[in-house]
Amino acid sequence: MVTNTLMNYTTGREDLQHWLVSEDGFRPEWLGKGESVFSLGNGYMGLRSVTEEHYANETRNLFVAGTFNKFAENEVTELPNAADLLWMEFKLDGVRFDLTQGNILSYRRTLNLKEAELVRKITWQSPNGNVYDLTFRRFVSMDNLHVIAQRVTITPKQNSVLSLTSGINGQTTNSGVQHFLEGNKTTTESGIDFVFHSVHRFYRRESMNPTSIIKMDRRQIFFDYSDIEIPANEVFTIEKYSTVFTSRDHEVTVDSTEELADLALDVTRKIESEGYDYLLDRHVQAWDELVWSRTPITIKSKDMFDQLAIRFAQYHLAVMTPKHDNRMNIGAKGLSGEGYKGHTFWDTEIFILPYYTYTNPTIARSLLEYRYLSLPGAHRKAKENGYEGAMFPWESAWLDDGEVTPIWGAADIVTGEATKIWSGFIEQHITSDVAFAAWQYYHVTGDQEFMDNYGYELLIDTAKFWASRLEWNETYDRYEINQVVGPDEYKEHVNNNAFTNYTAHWNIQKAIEYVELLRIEKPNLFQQLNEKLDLETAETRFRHVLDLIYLPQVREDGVLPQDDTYLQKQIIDLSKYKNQENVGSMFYDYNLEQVNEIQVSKQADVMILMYLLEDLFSADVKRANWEYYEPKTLHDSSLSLSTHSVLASDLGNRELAYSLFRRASEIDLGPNMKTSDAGIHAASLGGIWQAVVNGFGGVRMTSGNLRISPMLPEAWDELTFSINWKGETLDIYASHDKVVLTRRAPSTEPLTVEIYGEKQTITDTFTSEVLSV
Ligand code: IFM
Repeated sequence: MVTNTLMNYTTGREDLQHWLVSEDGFRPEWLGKGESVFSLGNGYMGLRSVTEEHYANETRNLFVAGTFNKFAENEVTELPNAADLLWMEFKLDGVRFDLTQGNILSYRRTLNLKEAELVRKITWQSPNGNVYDLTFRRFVSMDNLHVIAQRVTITPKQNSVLSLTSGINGQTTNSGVQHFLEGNKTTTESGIDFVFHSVHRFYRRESMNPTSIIKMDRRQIFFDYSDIEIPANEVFTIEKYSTVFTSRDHEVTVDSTEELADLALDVTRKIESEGYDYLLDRHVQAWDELVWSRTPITIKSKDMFDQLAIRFAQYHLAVMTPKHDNRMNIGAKGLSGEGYKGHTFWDTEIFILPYYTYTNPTIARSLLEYRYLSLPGAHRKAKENGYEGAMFPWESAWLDDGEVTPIWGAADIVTGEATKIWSGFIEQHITSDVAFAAWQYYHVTGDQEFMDNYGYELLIDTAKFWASRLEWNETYDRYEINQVVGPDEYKEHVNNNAFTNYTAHWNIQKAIEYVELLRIEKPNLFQQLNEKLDLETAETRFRHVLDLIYLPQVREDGVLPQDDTYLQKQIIDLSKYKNQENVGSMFYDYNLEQVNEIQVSKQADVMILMYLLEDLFSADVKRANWEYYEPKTLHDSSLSLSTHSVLASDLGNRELAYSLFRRASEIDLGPNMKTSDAGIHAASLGGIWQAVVNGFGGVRMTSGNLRISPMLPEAWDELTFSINWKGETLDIYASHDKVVLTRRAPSTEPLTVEIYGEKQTITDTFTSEVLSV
């Protein structure tokens, strides 16, 4: 691990204690970390936190959710890197402001999570000996999703002359791929118009009046301001207000790009007149309403990094989630980097969605509606593969795209050739993951309207896929699912991956229950869905296959085989890779084909099955599988540690759960300065919330019922959080000896909750002693 870190987690004081993440130094080779972990956004757009001035190793990214484009037929669709609006270059007394030159006398860059504002404060000594204080502030408004605001102040210690260049740079690319046509900023294939505006505002004494000239270059428009004379110790302030609109914006109804540009210009003028402080106030208020007052989590502990870590996770989840538009979903790197091209994976349903389901159902529903709306793509994928029903793509972008996983990946260390990515072809559990998430959402929220309009259909259509996907094995008289990749992507082309078979079986079982329920309780809806999905025929098939689906069985020693061959593969000493500093180190010694033949896992596979379908497995079985698989799991995927933390909590091993939670928290926030270069790890952040609430908080929905059995790690004194349960808010307080559950709005309808194994009926508040699980 890179131990010589720049990160500082203890700069917050008083009201801002445990709200600030700081970087205490500037190192050009570590730019990627700050760009990702300090990234700003509002779900509509995400802005990588590059500096105003350019550096050689930077990655300047602005992404607008859902604006996918495909550069050429043989390329995959990706979120295009929009224009650079942050760009500003300064010349101070004739010398370019550049932190790699001269001396940095003081430096701190801080992300204030509460206010979602990034502040960089520097005292810089130019190579000519002159000294300047500079402060750079910016935010991406949560109040008006189209707005980016910047404020820069410069205070020279001597009489100085400043010149600056600032404008809009459309030369940005995705690693060399230019997604926009020259002239109008329209994406080359998807035809989305982008409109960018920036306006500058100066605060200075009359005598500091700049001369300005507007300039245009290829894909650039900017102002050169010069001859700004600043007396010693006087403050010169420049503010830059930028707006981003696209023809995909839901709420904007215009007929032409020109009209969109006019509308955007009006908004830009308005925000410029309102000013930075006013806009910031509104933005802070929006953050408070949307996130901090709505979903507070308090951890009292000896090491307050943990409090910061959960807030950091909530911050980024809000930054990356396109809550404004159900035609969009969350990318595996959020909107913070080019990694995974903005595509949506099972990361949303299994790792992120529970956060929203339990705390902000409206957002959870919008994300599930995205899957419903993308049924045409899922049908297309099924058809192309010779199946029926909805076969969701492993990676997803536009609603009707179907599969968008790239086909070729990293170089094979043995052959030197590109490795084929099989996930898009055969990692199929995504389909039952979507079904599971819809079912979980329904039972936690009680949102019957969702079920009627989307949920039943999703669950039945996905089951139709599985029923058609099964393969009959003559020898064993059973249905199998062969040639797949399970969650453990280090095992390709396996037969009967336990996770895939069990969740497919579960999916079909739920579909049978729902068809039956619809027939009896909702005949009109049954009729409607029957016309769409041919329920009668589907049900016959479901009932026929259900008990014939092969479910790998737990062995005598308690171990559930991950697939047909895993347990027969070679066992090698993995300690070198278990103790690795950076993930994926095994690929310096073996290629994927060789890894396939070794008992080694990338991430939770059997273990995540035992988390999702927990009722099917006893505590002893879970323990036996933990003991078998965890030592063989490298946690090379960021999705792995948090799942293991929740399971360690379930198994009553609080200290192990805590150390895994810490490791998960440190994937982005920790001292390793290279882990986040391609963007922050979206699923891991959702997983951190689950480790806290589902793990230490012991919250679980099983068979439609609520269970809460908190079990805090030694390092924590108290944990408080709130969840939504069937439309009401429950506040939960837990310490080492007491749990208090309060219904925020007491109701005459008693609420039943299982607390430490006992069913309790609660009217307003319930207090329990902590029991060991
Ligand atoms: O979805 C994950 C997968 O499980 C492991 N590789 C990275 C993907 C995106 O996060």
